[in-house]
Amino acid sequence: MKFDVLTLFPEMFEPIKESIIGRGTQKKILEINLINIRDFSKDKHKKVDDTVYGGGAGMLIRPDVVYDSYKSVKKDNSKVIYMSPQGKTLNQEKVVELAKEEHLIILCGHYEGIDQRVIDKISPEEISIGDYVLTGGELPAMVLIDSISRYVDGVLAEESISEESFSNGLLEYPQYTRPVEFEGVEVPEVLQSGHHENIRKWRLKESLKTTLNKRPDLLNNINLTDEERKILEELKNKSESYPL
Ligand code: 4FL
Repeated sequence: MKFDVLTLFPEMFEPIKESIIGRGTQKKILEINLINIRDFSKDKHKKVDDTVYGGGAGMLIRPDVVYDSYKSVKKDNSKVIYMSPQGKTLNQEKVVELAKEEHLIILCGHYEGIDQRVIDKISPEEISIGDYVLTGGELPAMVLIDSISRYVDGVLAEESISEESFSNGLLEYPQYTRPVEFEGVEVPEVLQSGHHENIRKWRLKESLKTTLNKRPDLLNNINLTDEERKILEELKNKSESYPL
């Protein structure tokens, strides 16, 4: 998977070169290419922004510099994304969908924004990472790259993906390591038993409990198995953990 990031602040992307993503780039499974939009300024002072027609505070990034930076990386198979508070909020389903792409171009806005004509011209998919305003699209772009990279074949061990939160639409069950007793609290007996089927059932029930308690909204958007639906009904009836 290749990412081309169009940004005025390529230095902000240093952190993403570390750790797991860094290993992916070393293994040549991932490539993160940073394009400085300023390099496409034709101005002798490398200016990329200007005042807003119609008046008002702040500056906008000019459409021509953004378009030229875009054209420098655009290919036939490119999927183009604009990190924007106006986009749909990123979720795991979108992450998995985007992980299937070969080439992502990610446009990061800054200052007050970008001239609308170039947004309309390249018609990117707009993606938000949540309902809050940031100083720019760089942190959202890093969130997107990190979340997608985990799903690219060879970046992570297969099991760490299939067992994590959201892989079945549910939150994760609690996990324990040594010591077997900590501050008077012992690791649940079933997990020490080595009985695989009982462990599987216990973990599923705990996942459902946690999801019901902390993020009941997640249960509305997933297809539960018969087993999951049965356990969930029991949990709701007993209301041993479900407030209300
Ligand atoms: C982008 C916020 C995506 C949340 C300012 C410029 C943003 C953002 N998700 N804020 N871009």
